[in-house]
Amino acid sequence: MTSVASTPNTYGGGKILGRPVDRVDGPLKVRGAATYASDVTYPDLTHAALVQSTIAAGTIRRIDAARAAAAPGVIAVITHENTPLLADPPSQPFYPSARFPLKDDRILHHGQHVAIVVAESHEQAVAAARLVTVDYDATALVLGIENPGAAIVRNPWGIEFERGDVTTAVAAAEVLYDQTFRIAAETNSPMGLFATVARWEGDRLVVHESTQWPMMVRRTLATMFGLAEENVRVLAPYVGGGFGAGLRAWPHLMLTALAARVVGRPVKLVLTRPQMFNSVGHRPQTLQRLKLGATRAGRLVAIDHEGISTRGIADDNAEPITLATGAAYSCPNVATHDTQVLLNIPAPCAMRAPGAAEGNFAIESALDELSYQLEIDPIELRLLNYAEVHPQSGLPWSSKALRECFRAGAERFGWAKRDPRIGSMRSGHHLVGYGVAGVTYEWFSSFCQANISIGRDGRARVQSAATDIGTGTYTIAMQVAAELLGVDVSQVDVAIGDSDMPLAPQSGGSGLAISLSGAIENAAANLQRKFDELRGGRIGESYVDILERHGLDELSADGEVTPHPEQASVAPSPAFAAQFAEVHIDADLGLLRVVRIVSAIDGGRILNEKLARSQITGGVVMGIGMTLLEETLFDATGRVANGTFGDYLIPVNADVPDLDVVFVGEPDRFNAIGIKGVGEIGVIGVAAAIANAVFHATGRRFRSLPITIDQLL
Ligand code: MCN
Ligand code: MOS
Repeated sequence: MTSVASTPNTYGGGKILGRPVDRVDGPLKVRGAATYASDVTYPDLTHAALVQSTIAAGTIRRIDAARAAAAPGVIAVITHENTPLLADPPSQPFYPSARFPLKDDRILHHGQHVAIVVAESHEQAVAAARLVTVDYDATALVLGIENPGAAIVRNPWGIEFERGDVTTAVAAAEVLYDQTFRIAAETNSPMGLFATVARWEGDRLVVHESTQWPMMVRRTLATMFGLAEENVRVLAPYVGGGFGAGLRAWPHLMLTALAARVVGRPVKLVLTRPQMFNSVGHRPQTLQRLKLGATRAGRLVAIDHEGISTRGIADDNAEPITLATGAAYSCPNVATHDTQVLLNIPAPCAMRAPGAAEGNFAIESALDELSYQLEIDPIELRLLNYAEVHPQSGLPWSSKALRECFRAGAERFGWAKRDPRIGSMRSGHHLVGYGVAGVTYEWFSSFCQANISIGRDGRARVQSAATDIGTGTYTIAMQVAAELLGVDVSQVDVAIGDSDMPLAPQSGGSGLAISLSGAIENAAANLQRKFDELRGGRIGESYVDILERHGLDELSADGEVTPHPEQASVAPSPAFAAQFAEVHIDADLGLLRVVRIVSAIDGGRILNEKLARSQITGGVVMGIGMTLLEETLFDATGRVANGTFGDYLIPVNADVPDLDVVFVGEPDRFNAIGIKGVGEIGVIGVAAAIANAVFHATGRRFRSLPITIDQLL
């Protein structure tokens, strides 16, 4: 179902890059031989369980741990009354950090950890945790995104901006659009339960962690425990998914590391599924007000986009809803506004395409509404407003094939068969709807390092502190190194997921593939240079020959990359997509089926066609969840009311239709290999494409997600 239409590689004629190589870690995972944090064990391992607050706001009046401490097998019960105090974690924009939950007697959300119990066995820890009794002084809790009593933070992380004069342009516009969009909170829900195993070796702390970012965990723990960063080692060779939840150092990690120090033995904590709902983040609930001004001919003259999202009290996460708004379309007057509403809820976090997925739903739904009002084909309307250059800087894009995304996607989808009249298409007694959305996604890359060595056995070894959270990092690192060193993929070993290795950024912001590939490219070039020096002009010598002649066991080189150096002439390009949805709606029952989704993606050079396709289809599945099923509900007490997989609906096989993916475009000019990120983009346009298809089928416009059957009836 997938075709790759990109230009030939600049490296090695494309022998290895782009090829659909199977995941190298696949057999290990299938055999159960990949060691996730929850699989790690030590001979003297102890087990921990958490005690969580049953109120959402107030203080602890009294906490009684005596019965728990006396229970069989219990080694320690740590509460705010007996905890050693830790320093505050570091925090910076886009890298929020969680609060140490035992800092004082304050309760800020339901489910806040109030104690950690350590015992000889898991069962003993869980049983003893139930014996801890807590009396609270509850205060009025603040819930609800529209609660006028809630404190707010304006323009977090400085993402508000204005170009042109929006107020004047809106007032003068021939056509004005003004609507509100609402999206429910959602929970990331990786399959792997997050786990921490912490062990102290004297003053050195070793942590096995479910994380997307070992270096961030290392920095957080080093700061909190007052250690040099080199004295913290974070291991995450395999991670059972994260979808953004693994981008923060969560309270349970801090408590487990602390507990290991208190008991002087290794401690393991594995979160329960309900704890995955209240302890490791969620996509915040959002509200958006969007005004568009346009000419009758369909040219956008003004965009005024306000994003409001929920945030925990004393937390510093922020959802960048309007981040992509200024660059998506050519429009002279754009203003964005961002507000965070502080509530007694567990800290939200990034969830696949944070902010972008929500913002896109509003903009792409609005364009669809305009297309009907102005009687312009939805694709045509988008092309009328195509941003040929970066709308803010006026610089040419480093690559942009969004037009080709629309063309190729429309062709595969059969957009030409669409009858634009609402409710005009039928299949049996089902109403049929076609919808489309455009996507501009500003993926994010960072400084990265890698090391490559080649030994006498002829094997190349790549090392970096990066993670593979199911994305395929092991495999693409192997491919990039093999391509650049001119060896077969079977000759390359990749070791990642260890903070003692060369520094790597997060698997996040769809930026690891580009960051790590750049570092590997640089390391490979440095290594080749070393071999060239030793080769001394001889022809036809292999790496092994050279090592043997010089009596060396191996040769190794470091490499690093800053993927987005300042460049005055080109705007680093986002990834682009056009996504198409067909829905069938039972005219009597309101039952909605997504029948197929076509995603045409410009991800620059695709490193591995099989893995990249899997990234897109995974994203689309999450998009279907966001649109039709997922909703994290907080009840009146601030408790997550549906925090189990029985109650929280995510798409299952029967909800997922035929997913077609096509890659278009060419290698991006901004980096040598030409990659753009694809890890998140698949999710982004799905909600608008489906909602637009629902409108086409029924004439009913949904500006609130999820769209559930009761609303469709
Ligand atoms: N890739 C490619 N060609 C490119 C770019 C990427 O073939 N031009 C493929 C590679 O296999 C690469 C993968 O796509 O490993 C993702 O690359 P990239 O877009 O750089 O994204 P990251 O490596 O930074 O991964 C994080 C991204 C994000 S932000 C979320 S959220 C997410 C996602 O990836 N969470 C995931 N995909 C996920 N997939 C799984 N299975 N589990 C998660 O938790
Ligand atoms: Mo992705 S939400 O940036 O891990």
